[in-house]
Amino acid sequence: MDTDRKKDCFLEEKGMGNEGFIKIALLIWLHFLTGYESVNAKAILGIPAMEFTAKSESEKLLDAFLSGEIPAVHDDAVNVYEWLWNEEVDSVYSVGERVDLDGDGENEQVINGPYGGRYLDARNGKVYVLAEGEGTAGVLFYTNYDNAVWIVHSDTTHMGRQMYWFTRYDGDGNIVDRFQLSAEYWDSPDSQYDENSDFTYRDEKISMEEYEALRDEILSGKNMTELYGEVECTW
Ligand SMILES: [Ca+2]
Ligand SMILES: [Ca+2]
Repeated sequence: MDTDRKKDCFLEEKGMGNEGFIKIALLIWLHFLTGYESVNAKAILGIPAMEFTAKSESEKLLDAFLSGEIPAVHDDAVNVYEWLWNEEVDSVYSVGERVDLDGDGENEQVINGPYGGRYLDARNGKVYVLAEGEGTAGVLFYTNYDNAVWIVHSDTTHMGRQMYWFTRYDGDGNIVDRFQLSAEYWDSPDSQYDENSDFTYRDEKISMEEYEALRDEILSGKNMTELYGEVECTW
């Protein structure tokens, strides 16, 4: 091995070749440019994780929930209760990804579990359950559509219907927009899905062609088998 190659290898091992310095300079520049409280170097440039600044308040609250220090609050008016994370008791749940589900620039916490699990939002010093899977008639997932993240509840494994309810939240837990997209064919012989089914989008009747185009566009990239497990979907 000649001297230059040895030098290159040494720099590679240390991760500090010219490329490394350029990446770090770029990260510092990105940090000032974006004003992000935390820049995850690994996510951006594929170099070892480097936390440049402290975690945001909401990240700390989510961490506190996951370590069992604080509860998550269900704050829907009908069903107010608190849920303390406990891996033994809540063995059906597991920690999922952190992703911005309400468009406020901060990540929410996905908890994987039955019927799509639960989504947690940290705000105003507390952790709230933003959404949860409600059963086979309300399976939870989210999708990116029209430059926003939509939280979806779906009912597609029963006879006679394919139902989707889409909800978009703001950073305060308020609903910004909500709509239904569905096909219903309860009354047809053998619950047959066809062009005579009732297709609805935002309370308007639409055609089967329009329904399928919207469904495919809004749910583009979603793996329905992954969402519903082994249950056969009706489409
Ligand atoms: Ca967010
Ligand atoms: Ca939030």
